[in-house]
Amino acid sequence: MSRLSLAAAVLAGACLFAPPVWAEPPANAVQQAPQPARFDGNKVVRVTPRSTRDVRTVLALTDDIWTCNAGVDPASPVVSLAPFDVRLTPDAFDALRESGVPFTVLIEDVQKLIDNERAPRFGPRGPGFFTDYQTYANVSSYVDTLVALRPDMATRLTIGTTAAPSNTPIFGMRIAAPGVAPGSKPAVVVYGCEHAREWIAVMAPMYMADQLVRNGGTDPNLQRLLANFEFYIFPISNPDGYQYTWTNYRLWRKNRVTNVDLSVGVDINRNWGWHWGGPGSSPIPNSDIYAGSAAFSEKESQALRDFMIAHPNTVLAFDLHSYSQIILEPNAWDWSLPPDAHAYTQMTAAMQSAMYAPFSTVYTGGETYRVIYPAAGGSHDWVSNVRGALGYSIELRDTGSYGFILPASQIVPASTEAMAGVFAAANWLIDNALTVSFPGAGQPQYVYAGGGTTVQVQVARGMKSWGVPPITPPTIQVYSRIGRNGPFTASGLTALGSDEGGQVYAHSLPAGPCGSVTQWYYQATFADSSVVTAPLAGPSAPFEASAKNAVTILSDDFETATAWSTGDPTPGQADTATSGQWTRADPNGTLYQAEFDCTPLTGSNCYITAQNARGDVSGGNLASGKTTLMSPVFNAAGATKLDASFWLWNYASAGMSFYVDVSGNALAGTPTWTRALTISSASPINEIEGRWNRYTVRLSDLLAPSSQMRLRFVAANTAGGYREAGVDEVRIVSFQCERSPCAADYNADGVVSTQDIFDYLNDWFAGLPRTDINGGGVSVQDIFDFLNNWFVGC
Ligand code: 0X9
Ligand code: ZN
Repeated sequence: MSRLSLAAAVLAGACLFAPPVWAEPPANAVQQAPQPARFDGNKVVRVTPRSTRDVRTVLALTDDIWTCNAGVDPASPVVSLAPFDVRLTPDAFDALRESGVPFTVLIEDVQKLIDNERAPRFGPRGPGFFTDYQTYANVSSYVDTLVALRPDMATRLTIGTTAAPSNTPIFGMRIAAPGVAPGSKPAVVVYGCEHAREWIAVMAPMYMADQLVRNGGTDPNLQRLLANFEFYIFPISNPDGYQYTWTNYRLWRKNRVTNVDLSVGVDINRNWGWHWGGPGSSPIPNSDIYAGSAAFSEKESQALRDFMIAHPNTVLAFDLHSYSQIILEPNAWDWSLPPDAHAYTQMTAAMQSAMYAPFSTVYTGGETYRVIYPAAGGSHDWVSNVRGALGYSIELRDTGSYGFILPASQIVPASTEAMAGVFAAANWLIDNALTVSFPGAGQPQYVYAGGGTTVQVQVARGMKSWGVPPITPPTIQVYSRIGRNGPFTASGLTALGSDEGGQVYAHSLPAGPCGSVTQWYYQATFADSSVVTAPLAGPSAPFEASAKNAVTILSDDFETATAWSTGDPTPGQADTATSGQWTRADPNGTLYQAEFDCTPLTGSNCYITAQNARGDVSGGNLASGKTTLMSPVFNAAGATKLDASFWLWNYASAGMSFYVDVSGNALAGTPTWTRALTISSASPINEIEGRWNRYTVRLSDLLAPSSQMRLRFVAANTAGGYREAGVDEVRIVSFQCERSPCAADYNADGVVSTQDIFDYLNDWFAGLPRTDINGGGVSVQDIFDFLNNWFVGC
């Protein structure tokens, strides 16, 4: 047992104990339907502990922790002071009030919610399956209904049973376009209800199945998905636990096996075989996060494991849970990132937008270990690290008003969001069959005129899993050219080494004279001779940057001490923050703060606010007031096109601000400052919250570049709550010959020549849209107009 799980166990945190015996229905000899346990007057509260003592006080009052993070701190053996949710009996609630531990009530009466859970709330309930939660038997027969509806698309599957004596089938379905042979396309696997009480996680996968079967033949979006994937949907991974929540105990979490100590149940989502038994799981059978007697000791996790092993075409897997509205990426066992972490970041952003779109519901996102809590032995770590597929857990609605007892009226909206997220991820994978990202300086916005640009890039598997069994990793090349016409030239990538996000490669890019463009794309050839490109369309829609004379005026990765300083010397604008000021550090991850900086390979440092112990959100928070990070004064006199670019980390609860200012008279007694960028707090879709994002600002559009320029990065907290900001990889660059290719230079190679006429005519005969230079479609008139431009020249 790790120090962490020891700490958790000793402190009785983390969903430690199963519901007590008194809450079980009376063992009644008379044959009658069991009466489910009642929770009259029980409340669910969100506790904000001030101290370890507060955590202990609360955990002594309850056995039912709803957010599983109570007292579990990634900075083991410290006890986390992050807020957590618990259910309390009326007596325990009175005791909590007397204790003085700060809390807010989320649910006034759990039993009332249970009584109302299945009541129609907005008008009469229709006849449909999705207007109410459904029993195991109903879900099972609805699978048959869908199969009967489209036997050419849907097939019923049983992937195992629960342990004796119940031997309950774990069923699901395969959905694919008619005629698509199993295994002939990449597979998306969706499974729900590892945790019995999370009922919405049963309905959401069924909703996806329903939509795919009913509309997959007609809806173009679904047609696209079915043209690219086969879907496997398992709505009830933990059938015995699920049935128990209907008959006996609504708030049951685990499966229903009898443990050695006669307690009941293993947490299926702690039983998977990647760092099994590690942080955030318990060796105590009675715990709600009991990992089981061995990795994959349980038939439920075995069934899904064996299914995925038998389906090595699995590229994407979604494990649905509730509640909290979080898209959870691996890893859950440790701070380390999973293979291809940068692909997750991009995919999660696509999911967040898609899940926000229907009802403006915000889903946050990030690595499980950092954004919620350690949870070793969870399924997505195994999917990602062992199978080499992309594996997610999604915590569905809500954020605590109803918790696990989400009213039936929310089944359709919550399922609509879940489906939007899963389908967005699948679509993203189609569009990013090979995924690239650009660490350090970010995606090239320019190349040095005349050549000599070096690019750092990370490349991730996409539709072609590199997992187990291993598909031999591909040979990757970069194809580049000067201009928009003519052949691309292949060249190799040099592996620079690995950083926490995976392998980093370098390559050079050629460039023509100022005003020309350079285009490039990456191509991977796998051992089976298949080829994927990034961007997806390869040569027909490559990356592009324009050639400029670029002079770097200031560049800092903050790896070593620099001329940057903290505290604002501007008269009357002194910093007011009392804690959490900017520091140059290797950041310690929390829900609010990055664990890793932005400098690839050996890089580890950046500037951040409120460096705390890892995982500790309470100590050293930017409590109130503002803190300022000042660049050195730099000389950009004579520059006409001046850009500043940087990675910024932002996490804000409401009422806070983070902005970047620029001054052109930094050495004056009272410098004047112009706002260059405002990072809005609580952005609606939360894609930028809790992530590094690269920004570029054209400073010369804001003021005339001078010999005494300076930047300041200001993070301010005026409303309490959490504010974490970060800055890394700052570049200030002056461009001396920036211009767009002119119309006569059709092929954008920087010179007007007869080659432009040939290239134009070639493209015109090929009907390329870009030969439509006067709008309104490609016609003969375009040729005349182009020739006119050409004779005028540049
Ligand atoms: O603790 C869990 O298993 C999940 N939260 S829940 O409230 N639904 O119990 C989070 C699971 C994170 N995912 C993995 N560890 N794979
Ligand atoms: Zn769960």
